[in-house]
Amino acid sequence: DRWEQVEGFDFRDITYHRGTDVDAVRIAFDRPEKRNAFRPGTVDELATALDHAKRQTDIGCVLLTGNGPSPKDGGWAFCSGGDQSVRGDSGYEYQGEDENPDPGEAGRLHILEVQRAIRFMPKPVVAVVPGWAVGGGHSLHVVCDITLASDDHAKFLQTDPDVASFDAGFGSAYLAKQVGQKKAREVFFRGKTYSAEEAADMGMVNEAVAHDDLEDVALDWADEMSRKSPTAVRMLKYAFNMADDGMVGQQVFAGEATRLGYMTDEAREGREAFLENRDPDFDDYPWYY
Ligand code: 1HA
Repeated sequence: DRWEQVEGFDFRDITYHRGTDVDAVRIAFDRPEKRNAFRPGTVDELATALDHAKRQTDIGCVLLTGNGPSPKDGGWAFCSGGDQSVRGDSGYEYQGEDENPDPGEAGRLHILEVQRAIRFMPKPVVAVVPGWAVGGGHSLHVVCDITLASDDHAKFLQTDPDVASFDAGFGSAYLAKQVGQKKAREVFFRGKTYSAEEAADMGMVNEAVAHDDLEDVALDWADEMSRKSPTAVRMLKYAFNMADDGMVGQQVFAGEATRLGYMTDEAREGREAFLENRDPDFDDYPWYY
């Protein structure tokens, strides 16, 4: 009752809701019988929902989670990464209806584009982890701004090197920024399973929450965040990102700085002078110090 479905989408592998009393959206993997593994279509749906969420100017927070429990065995999952049953020899098999699929599209899992959509999302993205976060699903929680996890069912596990996959970007190198080099290397090289509490002690989970309270706590946090100044939160998120994101991080931050500049009278004078075919007069605008 605190969520209503977002109209206009016909998703197969995810669900997409917006809050009725909180300015947040909830995007959830919806393959609980597969521990919410993603196939190419899942990832494309996720990208569509994230892009829509980005454009909602009244939405201040995105919750990313996994529906459950599994009807098969009652197990909970956030996401277990790439669906190994549709993995081909050079990537992931085409899952669409087209008999002659675009060869440029076939076999690709655009999960790294989804990671970038989360990273560049101009509002906080919260991973709400009710169960397993594994492989590429673990990397997704790592790239989110905040992680809340079920104290009862959440489990964190990196299987990438077991299935000969490797997230050599945010999933590993950025994890090391969160938990330190030794711990991050342990996560990947040992493939040990960590509880929500262990993950919180390590610094990759913000809080371990009783399972039954997880969604309510996530909504409370989303409510707090979405009541803040949108500009301040956006500038802060991109400031946090910038040091690790190189020139792209600077570019994203700079885009927001330019937007702020454009909103000033000083910028208006520059535009008006050009349009009126005269020299700009910036005398009213001091060299602030
Ligand atoms: O890292 C990347 C990438 C990096 C860079 C660029 C692209 C990337 C793309 C993908 C990935 C990856 O995600 S690689 C890592 C892929 N994931 C895994 O290796 C995890 C495989 N799953 C498990 O280790 C376990 O299933 C589990 C720890 C998540 C849960 O164990 P549990 O609770 O004992 O349940 P289990 O019985 O194993 O699973 C329940 C059902 O879900 C099983 O199906 P069933 O026998 O009932 O028919 C199981 O096969 C299915 N399932 C679980 N995970 C996956 C899966 N089916 C397909 N793919 C899965 N990932």
